Amino acid sequence: MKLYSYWRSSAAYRVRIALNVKGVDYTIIPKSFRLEEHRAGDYLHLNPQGLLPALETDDGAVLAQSVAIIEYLDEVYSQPELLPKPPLERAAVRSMALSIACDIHPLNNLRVLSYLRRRLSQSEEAVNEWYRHWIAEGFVSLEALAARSSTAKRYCYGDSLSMADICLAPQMANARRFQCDITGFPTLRAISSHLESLPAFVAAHPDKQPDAGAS
Ligand SMILES: N[C@@H](CCC(=O)N[C@@H](CS)C(=O)NCC(=O)O)C(=O)O
Repeated sequence: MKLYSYWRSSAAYRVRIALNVKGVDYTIIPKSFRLEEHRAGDYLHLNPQGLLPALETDDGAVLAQSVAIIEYLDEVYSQPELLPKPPLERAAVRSMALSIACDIHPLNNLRVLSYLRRRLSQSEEAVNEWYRHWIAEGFVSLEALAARSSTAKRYCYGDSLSMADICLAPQMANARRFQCDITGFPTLRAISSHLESLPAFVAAHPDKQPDAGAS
């Protein structure tokens, strides 16, 4: 498989974790944000949304949207399962994952930050304040959910890895990168530090990517 990725893309980071967890062989095709490669040429043809990541299967099918890609991988490679089978548990995991993927991440995406800076003439300080605000707001509710549903503070739901964890680790990395105050989220911090020790997460880390350091 081929993963169109950018080292700092947290949505690509999610998919890298899922591919590693499932033990799938894949090649990273880096796309540069600075060069706007995600919005141009061949890549735009593959993924008309012009966002990263996209996964190209060995049959040449192209999938976009990290959560859809992770669910696809979970259906094709059944172990370890990233969504529990019982419908209520499955919905609970999806709900935690989507609270990140739909309610935090899109507000802090590059194109949103660029719009604030360029179109709305906001200062770097205001943009950082925006970024931290939406992480804090999302993490307050996620902390409450995780405190209830994590049994050993190693994973978001119960005591096994799920799609919620795959979404949490990259979002926590972003929170640290933008110096958000995360002291009020002890459960999320404990879970993240456990996740960060797992080989699949270590290998997916932005600093370990072939394009690490590229702008
Ligand atoms: N909902 C999409 C979001 C994809 C997305 O926004 N990717 C970001 C990187 S994390 C991106 O390509 N941003 C480019 C831009 O904002 O111009 C997913 O989960 O895959």
